[in-house]
Amino acid sequence: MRMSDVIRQLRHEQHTVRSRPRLLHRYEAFLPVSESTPPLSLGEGFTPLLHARTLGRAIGCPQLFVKFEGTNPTGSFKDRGMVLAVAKAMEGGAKAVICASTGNTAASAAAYGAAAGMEVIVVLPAGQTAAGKLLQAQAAGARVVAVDGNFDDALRIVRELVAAADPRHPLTLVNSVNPLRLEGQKTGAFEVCDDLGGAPDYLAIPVGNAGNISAYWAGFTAYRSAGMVETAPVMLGFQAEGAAPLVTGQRVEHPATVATAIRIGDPASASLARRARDESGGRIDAVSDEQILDAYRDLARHEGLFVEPASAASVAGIRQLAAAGEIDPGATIVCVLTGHGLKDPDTAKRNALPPVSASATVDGVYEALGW
Ligand code: AN7
Repeated sequence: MRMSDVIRQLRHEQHTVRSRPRLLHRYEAFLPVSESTPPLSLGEGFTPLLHARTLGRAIGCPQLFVKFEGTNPTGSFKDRGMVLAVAKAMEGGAKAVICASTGNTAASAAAYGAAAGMEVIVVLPAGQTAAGKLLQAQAAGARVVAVDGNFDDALRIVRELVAAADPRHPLTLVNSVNPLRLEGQKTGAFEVCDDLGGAPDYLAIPVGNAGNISAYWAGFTAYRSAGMVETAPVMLGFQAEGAAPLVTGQRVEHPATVATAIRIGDPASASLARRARDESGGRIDAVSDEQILDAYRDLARHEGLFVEPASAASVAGIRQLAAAGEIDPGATIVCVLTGHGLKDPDTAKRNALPPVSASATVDGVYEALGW
């Protein structure tokens, strides 16, 4: 095409599609939004679905795709549900939102709350939040309270705070126990279907509080009911071995894993997640920290995808099932990569080669590189 034709085409597209659509607008038929819902957006959603050819071949699943949610405005999938929860809170006249969080919900609530002009309170387990997430909440001006306990304690406390709030200072809870969060997160499933031209055979996803696996299942079944797709995937959830209440069937008192985002002992959406598993004929398994870190490194080094450790649980889980011969090698698999690697610089640093020093000369750099 000639340059002038290219420019003419771009101009035409400017007039027809203008900028990219807003997530809540694009999927409004499937969401509880109306004319009176404020058009809040930070550019969430429309994340890339990528064919992970190298990793897929290595695992023995050539049709392995990943949905990289780290490209959302605050770097995690939480923005899909947060934009809806905060827009509806605005619509209802709320002035303050509150959440408990292992970090990503806090970062998202802080950003959307700031954009909505609201007071934001986040309650975190002290010393357990990845550095980037904490900084995001602080940067957006949220009031951050670090409690001497785990995520489950933080969630119990915010639920009690909301229930007991003084009517002069009402608080809107924006954890995933707020059903609007899961409604918004359904859009991830819609995008997967839109991009693939149908539902995948398997959907693999990390599981913490179990909201996202429940939301994806709700999204797939809603799309199927509407005739947008004919099938729904088998749902495969993966918890971290030291924090796997849905695998053992028992709450975990002191959840421990390198994947701090899913360090949860008593998932709020456990029963919805079990339903997603059972209705889809799927399973929820555990993966070790070592398996998570292997997948974390491989995603970055072989696919160029820098994700946070919890996200790699989905790929670690598929690798485990494929090695056990539990997955049809011809199946189309989508792994949800829930958050960006920059969220957790400390884990990244521990798993990366340090820079080598050199004098500020060509020879010095040659020598440092061992050439
Ligand atoms: C990167 O931010 O619970 O099973 O408070 O940050 O829906 O809980 C984060 C969870 C997966 C698990 N991957 O999702 C929080 C929080 C990442 C996450 C999960 C989380 P759910």
